Amino acid sequence: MRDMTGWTIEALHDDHAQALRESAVLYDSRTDHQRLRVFENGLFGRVLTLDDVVQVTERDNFIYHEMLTHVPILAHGAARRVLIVGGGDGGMAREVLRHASVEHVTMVEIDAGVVEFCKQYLPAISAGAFDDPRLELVIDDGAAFMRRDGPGHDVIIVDSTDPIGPGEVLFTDTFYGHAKRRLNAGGILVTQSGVPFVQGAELAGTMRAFTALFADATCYLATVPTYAGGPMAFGWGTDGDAREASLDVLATRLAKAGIETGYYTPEVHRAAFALPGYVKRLIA
Ligand code: AG3
Repeated sequence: MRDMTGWTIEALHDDHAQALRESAVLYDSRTDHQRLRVFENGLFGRVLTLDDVVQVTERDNFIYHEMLTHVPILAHGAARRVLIVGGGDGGMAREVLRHASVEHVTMVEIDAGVVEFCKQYLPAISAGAFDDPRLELVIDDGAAFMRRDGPGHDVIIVDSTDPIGPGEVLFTDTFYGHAKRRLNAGGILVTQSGVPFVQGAELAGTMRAFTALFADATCYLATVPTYAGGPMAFGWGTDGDAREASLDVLATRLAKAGIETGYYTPEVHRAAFALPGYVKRLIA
């Protein structure tokens, strides 16, 4: 058997794990909320783990961040106010702020430590987003923030960890209900809903809540190499008809936004909502 010293083993699931070689450990500490590590890997570049679960890597984060931002923003077509719950590494803010039409982004992150360490050790992830005057960073519990009244949002993006530890409250019916209340008319809620092949219950739970709350409740998929076990699911909930945005409309909006993407294309956008049988059954 291969010697696995110098590898990090992510054990998020009972019967399946992924291993990444650590060519250098840059940071290993505890914030007020969780264990935070940053290490270097030959294939993925710098890797951030929280409580030993991979959150973001330099090389593949574009897939996740583009799909949770450009899909709802371009489907909406006139999003001016966007709320990000979580997202402490700044990657989600980076992609949202590439839309010049977005006027204001509120980012509510529970862990100030994550923001500080990512600015220092993973600057390529936020790529200047924290300095954009349109970004308002709020250090607070996302669930508590959502319970309060406040201005509405056109798109709400839940960029959470998995439902263990501090992220757990972001997977409850109560939280989704409050999120819906904070959406403007035609607004869209999207969520990180885990890898359904290995975390089916997570998606099923979110979809049960979304179906009760929204006229259009479904999920869409993208494969992110370091979120192991198959494609990841993103929850989608809206009372509007943004899912019907055609290929032509999406292409026009993307061209108008003038954004260069590494994963997102209008074709991928539309196709991402095509669900295989095992996922359909989980969300039915
Ligand atoms: N947050 C989502 C991490 C989920 C990893 N879990 C998993 N493999 N099921 C990423 C934060 C990036 N901004």
